Amino acid sequence: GLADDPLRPTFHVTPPANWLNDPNGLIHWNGRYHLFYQYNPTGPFHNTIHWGHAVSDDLIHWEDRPVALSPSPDGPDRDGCWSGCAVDDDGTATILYTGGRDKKQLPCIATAADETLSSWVKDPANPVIEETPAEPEVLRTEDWEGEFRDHCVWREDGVWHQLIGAGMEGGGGAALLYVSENLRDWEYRGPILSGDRDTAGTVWECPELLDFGDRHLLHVSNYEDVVYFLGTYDDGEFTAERRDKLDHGDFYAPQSMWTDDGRILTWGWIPEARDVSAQWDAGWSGTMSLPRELTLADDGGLCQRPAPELTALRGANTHHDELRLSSGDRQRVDVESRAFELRATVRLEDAEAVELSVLETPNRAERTPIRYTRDSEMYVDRSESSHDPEATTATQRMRVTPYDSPLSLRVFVDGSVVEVFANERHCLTSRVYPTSEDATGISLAADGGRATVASLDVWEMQSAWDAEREPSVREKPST
Ligand code: DQQ
Repeated sequence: GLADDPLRPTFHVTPPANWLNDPNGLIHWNGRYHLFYQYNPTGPFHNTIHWGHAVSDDLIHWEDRPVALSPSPDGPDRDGCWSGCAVDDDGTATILYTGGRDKKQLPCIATAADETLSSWVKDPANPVIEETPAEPEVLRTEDWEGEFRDHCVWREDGVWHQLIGAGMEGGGGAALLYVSENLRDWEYRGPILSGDRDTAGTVWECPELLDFGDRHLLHVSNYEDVVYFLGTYDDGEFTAERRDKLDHGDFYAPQSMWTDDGRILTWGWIPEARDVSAQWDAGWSGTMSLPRELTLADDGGLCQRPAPELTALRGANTHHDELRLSSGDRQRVDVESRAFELRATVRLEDAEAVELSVLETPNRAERTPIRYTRDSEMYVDRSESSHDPEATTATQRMRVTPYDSPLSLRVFVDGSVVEVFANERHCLTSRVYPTSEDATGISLAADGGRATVASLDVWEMQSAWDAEREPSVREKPST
């Protein structure tokens, strides 16, 4: 069953069974945190998307709730209730999402029917925007009359503002701004930023604008990566000063929530990196990332740390004050679990690189090395991660700054998820699918010289789910 699947994460948010993609409608409401997500209740594939629902009191222990939003057979969301956000409209929890019908993507609105946000009343006026804007002209494809979807809504100077993601005919992706007095009548203002398709993709999905005071961050998902722009936003215009990827691995369509104490926490969808038949056999697909806290550093760069709340899931600990690695020798750290957090500080001394290998079998036949080099590159090498011939073998990489100081590393391993945080700035999320039951080991080695791992800790992580989970119905697709 799903509960015994060693590849299924236990301290990440997963669907009770079947398919999950983007996080949606993140909101703290009536004392509880709500995380909705793109969900197909009938199988582990993307089709006829509903909104699944999980709630939490502390952001780390989660409870499944029934499906919150479903396509209406006669509605503008007949083919799917796609991504959107939640806002507090003067005491009424309200969601904006994209309905799909025929070849159209149609912005819709719904209000909560009760304080637990378990069911929603769709507005009879849906869709609230009927036509895509004429200028710039929205990209048409064979499948879509206009690439025009996903919603980020905020209140500014007493007026509702909304970004919708789009692609432009003959151009790249764009984040289109609309304004409204009442969340229902929207006036189009134009793109706050648009990209060049060679460097930033043809369509921007799930745009989100985050306010850090004197600076703003805009991130967009361009089919491949989550690209963020840091800069200033003023009066409908975003001026980008820096640009990077929010994550250098398997991470997509993130959305953020403000906590009561004014922090920004961001979750993203971690898709599978194995083929559809393996997903079908597993009975589930997709997991949510851990929540990350986003802040700006003094030098204006973006910091990303695992939400501090996560430390409450830590269980049994293994601690080493200092591990000295000489070239060629390999040290092992025993862990019994495939759900753990590892925290380490790494000094290269005169080594060329340090390798931390996780999900490793005793004979090392399966292993996932994370390599950090003198050139400040980090690699997740998946060439030996799995004996499964269908599993991906692609290496993932990122640059890790600052260059001269020791590397601070936090790695979260959960079944088939490896989430790496380097120097509290750079993230790389990876999917790996070891087949051996004993692929639980950790080993460390230095290359071409000596290195020191100071203060290594490994904590087994407890499950995010208290109760036994009820998988929902599943039918085989009829194709
Ligand atoms: N996923 C949703 C869309 C969005 C895409 C559909 C991003 O609303 O553009 O499930 O993953």
